[in-house]
Amino acid sequence: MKISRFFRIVPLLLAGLFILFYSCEKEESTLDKDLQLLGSETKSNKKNKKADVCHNGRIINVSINALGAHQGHGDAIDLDGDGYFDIDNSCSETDCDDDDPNKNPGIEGSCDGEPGTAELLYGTWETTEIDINSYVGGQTLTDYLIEEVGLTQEEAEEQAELFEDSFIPEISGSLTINRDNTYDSAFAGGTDSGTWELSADEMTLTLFEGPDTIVITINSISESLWYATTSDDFLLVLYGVPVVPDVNVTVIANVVFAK
Ligand SMILES: [Ca+2]
Ligand SMILES: [Ca+2]
Repeated sequence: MKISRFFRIVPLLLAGLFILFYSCEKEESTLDKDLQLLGSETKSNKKNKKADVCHNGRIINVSINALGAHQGHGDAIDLDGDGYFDIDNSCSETDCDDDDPNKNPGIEGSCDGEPGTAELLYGTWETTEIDINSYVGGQTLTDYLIEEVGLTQEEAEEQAELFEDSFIPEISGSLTINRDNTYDSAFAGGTDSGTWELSADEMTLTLFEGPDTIVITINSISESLWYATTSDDFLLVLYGVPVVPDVNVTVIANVVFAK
């Protein structure tokens, strides 16, 4: 992945050494594209004052004025237009809430009183805490700068902190997840928009902006707080020359969003 506007390449003056970190390619994620599109049918149904009825195993669209008669002889109806009928029937599973198209057996978690991850993601999130850590292999960047570059503990800590802190403004701001599978972000590093996908296990959100992708792990999410992690690798360059063999610096950002 390219980190795009989440992480911008940052030059770092390091104790007389000029170190540049370049984004390097990683394999693209292959994520489930199954996502829910909600609500549009409902609106048109209400406007036209018609609703679907499951009549002898067949779906018919009738005026809402005729619903009472159909219900009278045991037909199931779909008043919220989500494709799920209100009582036990042969056309669909039973709708748990026929007044709300966002609640039915097809939307995971929507019928047990707990909103699903996608439902929780919708809306505008503001970053409230950002913690950046960087690693070279199994070492922290600080340890690497001490052991491999020869800086003192104090110098290494200072430079690693400068490097890590440089990412914070880039990912401070807001991220809006829209129901039509688009997103808008407004970070200090720039505004952005594109599309999003949620993995089948609902633990990974991927943002697509043209050819760029940003993969965000959803550690936990509630109505008001979202704990997210994103990371990217950069190639270490010393004196303007890539270190040979390649040295990858992995930057991991733990972000708390609030809504
Ligand atoms: Ca329904
Ligand atoms: Ca429903």
